[in-house]
Amino acid sequence: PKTIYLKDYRSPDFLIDKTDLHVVLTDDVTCVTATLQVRRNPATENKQAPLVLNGQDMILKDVSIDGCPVQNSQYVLSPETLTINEVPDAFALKTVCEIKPQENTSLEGLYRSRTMYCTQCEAEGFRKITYYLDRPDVLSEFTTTIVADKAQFPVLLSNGNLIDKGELDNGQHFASWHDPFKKPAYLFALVAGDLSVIEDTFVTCSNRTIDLKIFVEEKDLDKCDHAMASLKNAMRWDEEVYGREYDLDIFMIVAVDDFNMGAMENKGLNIFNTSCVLAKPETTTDMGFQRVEGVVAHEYFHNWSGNRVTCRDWFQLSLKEGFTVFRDAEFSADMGSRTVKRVEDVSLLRTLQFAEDAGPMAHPVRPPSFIEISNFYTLTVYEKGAEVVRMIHTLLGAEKFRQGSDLYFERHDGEAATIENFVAAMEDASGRDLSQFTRWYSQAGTPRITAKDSYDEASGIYQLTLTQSCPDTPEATTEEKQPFHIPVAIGLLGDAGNLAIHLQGTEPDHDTPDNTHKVLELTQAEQTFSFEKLPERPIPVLLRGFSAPVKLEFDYSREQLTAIMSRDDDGYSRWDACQKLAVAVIHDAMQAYRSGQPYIVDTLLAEAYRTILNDSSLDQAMVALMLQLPSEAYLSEIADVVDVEAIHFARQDVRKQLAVALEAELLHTYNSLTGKDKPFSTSAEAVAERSLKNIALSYLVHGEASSALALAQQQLQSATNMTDEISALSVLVNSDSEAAPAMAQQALADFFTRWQHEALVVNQWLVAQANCVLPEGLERVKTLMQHEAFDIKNPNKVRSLIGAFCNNNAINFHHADGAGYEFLADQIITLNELNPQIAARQLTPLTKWRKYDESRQALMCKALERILAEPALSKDVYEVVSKSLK
Ligand code: BAL
Ligand code: ZN
Repeated sequence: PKTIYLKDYRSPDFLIDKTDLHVVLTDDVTCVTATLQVRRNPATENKQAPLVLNGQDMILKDVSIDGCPVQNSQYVLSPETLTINEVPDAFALKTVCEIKPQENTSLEGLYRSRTMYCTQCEAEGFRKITYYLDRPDVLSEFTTTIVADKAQFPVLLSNGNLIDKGELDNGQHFASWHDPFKKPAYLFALVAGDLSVIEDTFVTCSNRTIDLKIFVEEKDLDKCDHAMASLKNAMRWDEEVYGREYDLDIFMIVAVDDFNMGAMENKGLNIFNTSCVLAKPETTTDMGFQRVEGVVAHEYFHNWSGNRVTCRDWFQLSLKEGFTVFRDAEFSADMGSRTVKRVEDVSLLRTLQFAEDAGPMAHPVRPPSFIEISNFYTLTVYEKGAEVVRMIHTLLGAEKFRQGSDLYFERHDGEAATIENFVAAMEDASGRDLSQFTRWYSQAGTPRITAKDSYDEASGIYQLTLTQSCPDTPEATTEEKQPFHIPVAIGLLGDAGNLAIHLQGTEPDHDTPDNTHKVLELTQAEQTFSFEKLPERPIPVLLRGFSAPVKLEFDYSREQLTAIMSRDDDGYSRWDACQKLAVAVIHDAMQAYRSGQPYIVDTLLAEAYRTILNDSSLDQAMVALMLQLPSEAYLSEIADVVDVEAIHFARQDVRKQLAVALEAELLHTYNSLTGKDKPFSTSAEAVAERSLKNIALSYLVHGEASSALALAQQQLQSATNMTDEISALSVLVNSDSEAAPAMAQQALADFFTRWQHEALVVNQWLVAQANCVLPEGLERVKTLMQHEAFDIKNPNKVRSLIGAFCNNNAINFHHADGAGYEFLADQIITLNELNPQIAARQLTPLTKWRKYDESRQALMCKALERILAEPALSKDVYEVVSKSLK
């Protein structure tokens, strides 16, 4: 397969001003007639260039130019292109193609999901619908007519406004849609199905009334309210925070069961994975509700950051994704708890994105090359990309950042832009030079910062020296990398609280009225910052709010960490200090485990937890966050060599000891939050209460408190929402108490009987079992793959069973016999044929083989090599496997 390079980008030789599609859906073949108004791009250098259209998996039935048939001899068909050598400078090209959406299991292009037809065109799916210039810098005005059987497919949708509809012979009907906004083909969408709808309206800031419609299967009509409320909140927020008003008169969302991504921002017709749009308390966890709110907002925000201003080429993917993730994160922070949202995002980044940065698929936020672009819808492009935008926000301040975004939208509305365009708008609006900053877009890897400090009591001067470096990544060595421009937000903590910061050579920072917060700008390999007027030696609180996606090392004592935990003003930093303390304790336990010694948990951690549990003035969300020990995945990420058993058993041991030591407090907390007869709410407070209650329950069950299993069973039976229900089920399933297995088996059977007709709940049931850390995990997963609830063609099921097991259940997946690796290789080989995107995605755990001991390394590589030897590997899987083995 061919590698495509950013440096080879050339503007298109042709443009398509108008695209007229006529799509006739039948049970057998679907016929797509495309009429394209094509002209040579005045900007192209090659005035004689042939017309080369992308297309695959289609049968071309007819081609004509300006009404005259093009003979076979005048064009060349390859498996991926249609080339017409001699064409006029401007012409109408008509093609007729046949496709079979019902056989399309890749879920790219036009395909069937259960009873409906739908599309997914980003990044390069449109070329499976018709021959086209399938690249984001070709923007066209689309008109789409859909013809289908009226009884089977009463609802026919596409982008833009409905301009015509009517009845045809033989029970057929049609609908025509026109989208007045020019767009690239990846934003095209088409839906045909027997769908029900909930409707609402939104009045924009300029008093226009927008029709809002969410289309779902009839059985799901009771699960749309949260998405609709989230959409309206997002529309208002984008007006207020970014000055962005919606443009069409109608905004539609359609929910589909079989979907590779979470959702897709097609112009005016977003298509959603059911898991990211449907929600009601009985079936959906709090995390699920938050995901719906976040994804609905994310797709809506793309209407400006992605659609009105799109990407010039796929290397610029983070231009729309990083920016839009930053926008949706800020929206969610405003809708719920800002600290909780930040901690969740940072946890994800530090655990999974940092692991990506340290692995064979590491790439800069703007990758310089790819084989298959689908492989680059990554945590680096999305989440690290969002952190890069957040850093610009930090460096410029909210006001200048807003001026920068206004300028960006104004300059590039209707265009396909680049990351340089975005940065230039930010620079021009703020007067700041971001040239060094742009290294964040071109250098891969997670920068390391080492901090050292000193204090001179006589002068009251405190000095902080920061040193930065960035490890080797596939495209560059550490020596080749240039220093990053890093905003390092700090506080200085004294005995009685945060101290005023006087950085020598600068004006006081007016962001905080008491001057206790400062953003240092680290631009050199090493830099010393001097602070004056300090009455005592401060504890540095570094990287407040996680102001940059880096690993920062400072040699804190455990007492200093507990001081930050209890006294710093920044919620994120309090949580982070708590995590550091817990990591230190688990590391002690791991050492003891390896040497076969018993370990007694450091009382500092137990007492810190006791204080937190006893302090009724604390924000419950904060308490819940702090009580969560670092995950096994995070402990693995920060390890040089992952010791699977030591991480798992030491962490379990620490949890158990904490549970025993704090039984009284945990029980009190649990009881105080249980049985309250309050109506269900998704407010930040209600979510925090449920979260704290369920953490308390999981500790109690893990610590084998005498009443704990009964409490879990009682909660399972009386739960009125899925957060409580699935939490109780999960703790039962994972309990190694003697009485637990029988209870868990019964509970799982009852749960399935109750929820078997709710696919999204059944998926949670699969996850609960896939994540079970008790022995024989692989056998349980293999058995579940034969269950009627599993279907390998459905990506949500694959993620819930195979994905959850291989990514979250290390003690079973990484069993020393290597059976987990062989199992995953088998699944990848099956998925490679059905759905290459999903296959490549599921490979991630195997790509990390270098982090494991020699024996596991050999077994993981053997599994990768077996995949590589498969004769018909997709580009997707080939790219990930071959780069992993390099
Ligand atoms: N553009 C693909 C789905 C998303 O990031 O919104
Ligand atoms: Zn997106």
